[in-house]
Amino acid sequence: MNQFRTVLSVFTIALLFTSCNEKKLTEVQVPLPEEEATTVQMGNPADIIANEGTFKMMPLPYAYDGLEPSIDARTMEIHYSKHHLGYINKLNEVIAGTELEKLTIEEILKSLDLENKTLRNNAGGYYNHNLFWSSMSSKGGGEPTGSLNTAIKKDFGSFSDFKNQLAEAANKQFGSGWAWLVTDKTGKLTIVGTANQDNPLMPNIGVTGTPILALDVWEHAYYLKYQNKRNSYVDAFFNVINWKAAEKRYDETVKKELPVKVL
Ligand code: MN3
Repeated sequence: MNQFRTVLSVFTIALLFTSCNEKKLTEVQVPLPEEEATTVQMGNPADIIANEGTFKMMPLPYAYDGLEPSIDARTMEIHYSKHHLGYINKLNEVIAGTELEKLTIEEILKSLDLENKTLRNNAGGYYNHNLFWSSMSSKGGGEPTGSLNTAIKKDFGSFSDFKNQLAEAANKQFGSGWAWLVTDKTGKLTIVGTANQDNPLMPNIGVTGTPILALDVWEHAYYLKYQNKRNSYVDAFFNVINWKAAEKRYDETVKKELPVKVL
């Protein structure tokens, strides 16, 4: 009898194992998560309006995902609708009711008292980001043409040398800041870096020139996609540079700054 029980127990255990295995096989057929659960809803840059004040949001010349894959849509959305909006609102707040309301942003920067930290950070933040948005295009990249191409070759030797110098300035900027391509009054180009939201128009910050291109190297400009790899972000920036806009700025600056010849 005992022998019979043992045989029955072994048979039951074996049956249990088999049914467990069968059950496991059916458990694998779990429905996949719906696709829309992973889709991030993007806002529209045109919906971002600054608070009442002198300065308005410059319309973004492309959609948030217009610079993909070089600059990701989520970074662009946060950068424009949160960081940039913050700078413009604080700038409007700090100049409200003062003489500064009558000035252009360039005039505010050129006459800036560096000790006025709120104005320095937010007027800089407003101007710098406007130039940064304008420095890029969904059809950007490649190399410049016309007068800017000629000037780059004259002042840096080649486009490749220029690229290396701008990348080096961007990568070596310690902490938050910017890398710039600037021109002087004669049309001579140089590359400079500034910390925080400073820029070359501000007096007595150690660099001078009129900005032609701006590259934001704050972590908020790249961290979501590139994490600590700032150099990969800097390389990607070259794929979206709006050279047509840069050349236009260069021509207008040099034309305006050079003395008019009287015949
Ligand atoms: Mn920024």
